[in-house]
Amino acid sequence: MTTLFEVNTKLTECLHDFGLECHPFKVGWYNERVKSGYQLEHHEDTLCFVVISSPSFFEKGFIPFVRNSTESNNQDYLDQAISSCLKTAIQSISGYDISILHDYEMRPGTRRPKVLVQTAGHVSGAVYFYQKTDVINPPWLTDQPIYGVCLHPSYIGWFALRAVIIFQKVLVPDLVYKPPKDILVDETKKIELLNRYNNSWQDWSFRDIMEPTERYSELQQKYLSTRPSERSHLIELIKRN
Ligand code: B12
Repeated sequence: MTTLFEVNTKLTECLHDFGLECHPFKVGWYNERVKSGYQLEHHEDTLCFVVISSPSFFEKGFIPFVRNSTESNNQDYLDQAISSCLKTAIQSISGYDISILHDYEMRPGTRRPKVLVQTAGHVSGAVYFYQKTDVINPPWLTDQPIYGVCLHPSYIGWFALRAVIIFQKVLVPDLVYKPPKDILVDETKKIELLNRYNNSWQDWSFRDIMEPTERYSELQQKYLSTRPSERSHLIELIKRN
């Protein structure tokens, strides 16, 4: 458990400076939930962390990254910023065999993501993953696809699940499962959340299904609602100010 404590403390401290959170879980908890095509091929007791960007990531991690970067390859600035912050955090803990799976990475030759970050978030206890199956009397047709969505106990919908960090050779058989908080105890709220997420996600109202402690800043909202191909003037603005 000392390894877990040390790694957890260092990662948490370092990521916090960038507005990122991390929460530990075991591969086995994740694999128990997902179908075989999504499973992680590691021992069931392998230590992993799910990484969440809080509303302040934009100001604490993203903007400094943009201001310090001299050139850009074609990759999204947000993805580059996350990757750079994670690399910095990992450098603070040496001697481990670590792999990072980003939310946008696909398994080669398939259209399946390397990791389902919502399930990872749920089994880590950090966020609750609301799915169609959480609703006892669903108003939807049985075969109607309804995408699930996670809520954070503080930021509600104002966050993103960015990555999973795997400590390939660290086994934590004694890690204690911490169930996520179901903050929507009312069935009608769960239905409303899933309807907002599936039918009107563009208006972002699913993020406000309850009152959050923090929301994205105006600039962050503007940046995210601008198409990636049209973000260059915002990047210039951020670099200049
Ligand atoms: C592909 C994808 C999409 C696709 C398809 C969505 C989907 N859910 O399938 C499309 C393009 C439609 C999409 C859209 C959006 N997306 Co999207 N998307 C993804 C992505 C990359 C992969 C999801 C995926 O392929 N799922 C495959 C299906 C099969 O997984 P699943 O439904 O979860 O099924 C598993 C679980 O049910 C699990 N399971 C079974 N039983 C149980 C029981 C329990 C208790 C648990 C925990 C699990 C579990 O097993 C199943 C697999 O075997 C994820 C990032 C990632 N890497 O996870 C983001 C992600 C889900 N998207 C996200 C968002 C925000 C959006 C959008 C709002 C757009 C945006 N980015 O702003 C819209 C909203 C949806 C809509 N109305 O269109 C966020 C959701 C954040 C959150 N709070 O939950 C994610 C996590 C990205 C992120 N970085 O945060 N998305």
